[in-house]
Order: sequence, then C-alpha cells, then structure tokens
Amino acid sequence: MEKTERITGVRIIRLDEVDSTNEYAKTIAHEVPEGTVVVAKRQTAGRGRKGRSWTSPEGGLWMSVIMKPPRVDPRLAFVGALAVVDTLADFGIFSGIKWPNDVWVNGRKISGILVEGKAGEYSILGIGLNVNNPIPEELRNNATSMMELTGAKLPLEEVLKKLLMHLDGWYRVFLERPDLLMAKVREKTFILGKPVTVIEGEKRISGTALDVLDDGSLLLDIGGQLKRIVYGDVSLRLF
Ligand code: BT5
Repeated sequence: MEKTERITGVRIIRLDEVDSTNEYAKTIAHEVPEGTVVVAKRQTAGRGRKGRSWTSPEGGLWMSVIMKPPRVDPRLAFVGALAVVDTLADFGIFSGIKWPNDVWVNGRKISGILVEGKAGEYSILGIGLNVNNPIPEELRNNATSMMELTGAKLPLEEVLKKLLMHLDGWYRVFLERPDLLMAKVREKTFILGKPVTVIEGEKRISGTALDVLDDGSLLLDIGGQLKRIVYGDVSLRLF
C-alpha cells in the first residue's frame, strides 16, 4: 500500500513493505520533485554497500531521499550522516561518524547510509537508522538501536520529522558551503588520529587516519607515507 503526505512541505511516500526504499526511489526518481522521501515500515531486501544486506524489520527508520544535485557526489553520504548525528543528539544520544557512511555509538553501528544514483539525473540518499527495531543475534556485538541506548521506545514519527529537518539543513550547507559541511564531518569523525585498517576488496591497508579531505576521501599515514583512500571499510586497530 502506498500513502503520500507531507511533513514540513516535504512529499513523503509511505510504504508498509518494500524490497528496498532505494530501489523504489530509483523507479520513481524521474517523475517526482527533488526532496521526495520514500519511507517503509520494513524492507525485505534492504541493502548496504557492495550488495551486503541491511536488516530492516519493523520499528526502524528505513528511508530514501530523491535528490537532484548536479552530480552523484559521495559527500552526500555525509549529509545523511550529519543529519543522523544531529537527530540522535536531539534524543540525548552522542554519536560519531565512521568514514565513509556509518554512524556509531559506543563502538556499535546505529545507522548506515547508502548513496546511489545516475549522473546528471538523480541521486538517492538511503538512510537506515535503528530506532525501536530488534537487533538480530548475529549483529548484537556490532550494532545498537536508539531504544537500546535510551531504554525506552521512541516515537518513530518524531525521529523522522527531526531527521528530515536536519537533512534539509545539511543539504543546503552541502550545496552552498561544502567547506562547512566537511569541517563538521572532521569534527564528528571519531577515527581521526587513530590507527585503522582499511579493507577494499582484496586490499588491506593499515595506518593512522589523519584527515577527511574536502573531496570526502580519507587521508592515511602509512609509516610516514601519505595515502588517499576513496572507498573502503574501516576498522579501528586496538593493537
Ligand atoms: C551500509 O552499508 O551501512 C548502508 C546501509 C543503508 C541502509 C538503508 S535503509 C534505507 C535504504 N534502502 C536500502 O536498501 N538501503 C538503504 P555497509 O557499510 O555495506 O554495511 C552493511 C553491514 O552493516 C552489513 O554487512 C552488516 O554487517 C551491518 N548491518 C546490517 N544491518 C544492520 C543494522 N540494521 N544495523 C547495524 N548494522 C547492520
């Protein structure tokens, strides 16, 4: 079932169930105005990067925003991540960004962002945020939810409203002052100054995370040599 309504002027398409809000958003991207949001109560085939699956049972916030910026910019993921960080702060939760597309709290992932699109046509900013949904056993060591952290069920609609408000704000900053967006990303990126390992396909690179550059890439110090990383999975090295 599809229901359309507006919150703070934004057109929202609400679905009970969908394979993936990103997939759905792609199919309608050409017909709808920029800023249209697709929200689903549950996803049956929620996706992460590289075809990994994203667990999306009822109770969480699973949504995609259709955007039409000049190009598909990976920094859109930071628009999503900062909006999530601010939304969590509104509910008393302090979080940080794990480059390039996660939001973490106390060593656990609470949100993942997936940016997809077609150059010159549209970009889809997909956001998954664990709110009241259960965390499956296999993810318990690495994932958390707002409910788990606050000890109470949260009003999903309020979380959505706040998230849309912050998305609107950070998207404007991205378009008009990308330097300010990136300054905030640096402030919130908790891996900077720490030893990390970056895995990209078969490649494994270890070094110290120095900076997030203006184009969104990660600068690593590998034994005195600097390397720019454009894509990958980062984990903190404890020893
Ligand atoms: C991401 O990928 O973190 C991006 C997730 C984007 C999900 C949203 S939901 C709305 C929209 N529609 C979609 O179909 N997708 C977007 P990645 O960095 O590849 O991380 C994926 C990994 O996160 C998985 O391999 C699991 O280890 C872990 N994971 C899966 N579900 C999770 C959850 N609910 N909470 C925390 N971690 C999870």
